[in-house]
Amino acid sequence: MSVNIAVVGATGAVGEEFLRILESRKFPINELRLLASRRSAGKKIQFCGKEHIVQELTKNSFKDIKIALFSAGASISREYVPYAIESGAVCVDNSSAFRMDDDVPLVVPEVNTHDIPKHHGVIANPNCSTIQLVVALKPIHDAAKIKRVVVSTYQAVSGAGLKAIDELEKEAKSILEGKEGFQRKLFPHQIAFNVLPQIPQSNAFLPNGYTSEEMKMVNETKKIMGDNSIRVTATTVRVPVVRSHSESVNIETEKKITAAEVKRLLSTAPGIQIIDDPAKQLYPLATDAAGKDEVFVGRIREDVSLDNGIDMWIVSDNIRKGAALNAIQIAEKLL
Ligand code: 25A
Ligand code: L14
Repeated sequence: MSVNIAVVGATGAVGEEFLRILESRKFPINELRLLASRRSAGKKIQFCGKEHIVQELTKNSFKDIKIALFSAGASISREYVPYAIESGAVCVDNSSAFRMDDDVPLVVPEVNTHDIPKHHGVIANPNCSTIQLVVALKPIHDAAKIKRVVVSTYQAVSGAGLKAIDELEKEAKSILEGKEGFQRKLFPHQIAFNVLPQIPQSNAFLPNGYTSEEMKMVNETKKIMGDNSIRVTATTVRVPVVRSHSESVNIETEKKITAAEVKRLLSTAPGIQIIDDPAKQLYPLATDAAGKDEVFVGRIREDVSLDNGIDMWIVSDNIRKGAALNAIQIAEKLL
């Protein structure tokens, strides 16, 4: 059965990826409606060999739409998701607007597909750094019960959208050409050849000293895993990488688990590929993960400072599994 699909934020970094993935996975689409701000209305986009014209998002945009994929930021979702639901659509929302609402499932298909049927018109797609983390944590939690997770991220600029990729490229070019006076519009400091311990780029810091991105990882991990007893702390960092987030992860478990057992568990877990061959200097890299679907895990070892501790390195494409692919996997389960 083919369905009518709307993509809200179709011209953004995530929106463009939605279209690539819908096409390559042959999602059964009857009508595809591309929605964005007035700035992009009229823009022509090719999909499955046919020209589609981007329309301005309005409250009347959702007539006859079955599934609406949202990725235009939290304020747009808060305003327009209710209209989509009213028109009878089910929304898969990439923004942070509804993720922690009690009656909204927050879903990573490898972990909690069982939460999907509980929806009331909207299913939230988690934060990108959280998605790749929980895909790797779940098999370990099932086997050895995770007590605590310490994670530091190395996040690509594409998480902040197309404008952020543009700023990194232009800033790097201007530095290499020895030009002065580059005007930043997005990042609070130089991002080219630098590392910024702040995500997002504005209004990041909360009264407890964490950033909102860090607290998303703390809270969303517990909700997706369905276990509030897991203690999580995070430091989220922007690095001058275009695509794919990397994470250094330390896990403390209740039961002892060896590095060999973790490798065996993760090697058969859904959505994961292990790249872990120190002798050949092989481990997951952002540049290799870009454009791929899997969560890549490597550098798996036992923590020398803990009785029951595991260290590992997790990399995945933030725009694919971290956003568009995960949302489309949810939509596939809805069908
Ligand atoms: O609030 P959140 O949840 O934290 O999310 C904040 C942002 O994070 C991205 C996404 O940016 C979002 O805006 N994001 C969300 N979830 C993500 C995830 N899981 C995620 N990133 C990674 N992983 P984005 O760049 O991917 O997408 C932005 C899209 O939203 C559309 N949009 C914006 N305002 C809208 C709207 N659509 C409808 N109505 C509105 N009022 C936006 O479309 C884009 O598709 P657009 O038309 O505004 O932009 C089209 C082109 O115009 C450029 N542009 C953007 N802003 C301006 C601009 N040009 C001039 N002036 C501007 N002020 C864009 O570069 C784009 O090429
Ligand atoms: O909550 O800027 O989904 O790298 C995704 C992109 C948060 C910010 C989310 C980034 C956003 C993140």
